[in-house]
Amino acid sequence: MNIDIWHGDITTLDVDAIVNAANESLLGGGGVDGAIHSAAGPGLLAECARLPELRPGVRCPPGEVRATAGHALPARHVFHAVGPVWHGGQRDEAALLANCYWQSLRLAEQMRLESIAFPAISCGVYGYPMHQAAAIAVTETVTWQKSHARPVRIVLVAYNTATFKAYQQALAVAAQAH
Ligand code: AR6
Repeated sequence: MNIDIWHGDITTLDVDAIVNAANESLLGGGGVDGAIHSAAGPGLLAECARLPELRPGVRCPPGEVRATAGHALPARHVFHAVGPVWHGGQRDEAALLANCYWQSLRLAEQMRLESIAFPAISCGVYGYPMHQAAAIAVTETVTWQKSHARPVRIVLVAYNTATFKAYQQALAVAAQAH
């Protein structure tokens, strides 16, 4: 299915695009967002700040994605996706998280990219339960690969062992279902 699980730091990957788990301001933060901004250098923050605000402090609402260059990163582009904050599952969190993956893949297709790497969006500070998020990441990426003729290499990046195992399990479930 051309979906890989990789254990490590997403900022080191030489791919066409890495996805950032950003917040609505797109002005940086902790976690993978902080790691991406420090590895990319100040040009990334400057480019993010130039993106239009939809309303004060909001450059990208949850479920949507904005693209910038990769600056000092090995990756050519950064796709800033804003995942949902987990509130227990009754506030459309699953659909918003699925949109982060789907919109990123659409953007990759529009930009004719060949490889894209995702962190576990929303699974850190935003508190999304890892196994549920892994099922969504795998469902969206597998569905994308099956419904699009043009191949894209998708890497699901696990920063820790628990995330790696959750992706392995979700991919095994998806393989059984097909
Ligand atoms: N490479 C890959 N994955 C990483 C890395 C890395 N270098 N560093 C952390 N992770 P989080 P969120 C994993 O909290 O939950 C920021 O402040 C981490 O283990 O980065 O979407 C933003 O500005 C976890 O599995 O993102 C927002 O305010 C996953 O990345 C907020 O956090 C996501 O954890 C977004 O929260």
